[in-house]
Amino acid sequence: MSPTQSKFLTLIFFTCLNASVGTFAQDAASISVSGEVVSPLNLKISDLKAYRQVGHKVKDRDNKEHEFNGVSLIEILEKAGVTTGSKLRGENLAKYVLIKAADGYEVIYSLAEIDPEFTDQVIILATQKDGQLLPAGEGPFRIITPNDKKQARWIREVRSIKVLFAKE
Ligand SMILES: Nc1nc2c(c(=O)[nH]1)N[C@H]1C(S)=C(S)[C@@H](COP(=O)(O)O)O[C@H]1N2
Ligand SMILES: [Mo]
Repeated sequence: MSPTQSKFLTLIFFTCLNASVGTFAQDAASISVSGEVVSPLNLKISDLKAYRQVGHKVKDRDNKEHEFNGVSLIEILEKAGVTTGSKLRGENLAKYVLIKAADGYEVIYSLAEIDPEFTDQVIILATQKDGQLLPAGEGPFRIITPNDKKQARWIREVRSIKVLFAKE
């Protein structure tokens, strides 16, 4: 084997290694769903395959259209047993969802902002952008809220989703 060939093979080897370690890291990451839920969840990307897949084409802060794919936040809350749909009335309207990221960033949504009986907007827990897994620093999970004119609640690197009660 010539030195050029062996350099080439080494390059291929490390490229493949890097890709598989990257995929492994993506699948090791998980998000927790806890708080005012019947069944707390701990979800990895592979677990989301059992959920209905949703997508949105939206402009990101780079002012370009991107297609985000993932699952709807409401479906995750429903699987965890949150008071959505017909149960979202009375004091349950004082519940909200606190979403935390790896960098400590936190945002909230009230349950009524997420529930399809209150809004047509589908908030996505995205795992893909333009057909690729979300890159480090953005994923593996990111919230996309199409109707928010500012992207400030489009929280990147989501680690946990907690349902809380604001009632006094
Ligand atoms: N985890 C995390 N997500 C975040 C932020 C942050 O600091 N940390 N900033 C928010 C704000 S203020 C904006 S405007 C958008 C910007 O996202 P972008 O710069 O990646 O397009 O991300 C939002 N999501
Ligand atoms: Mo921002």
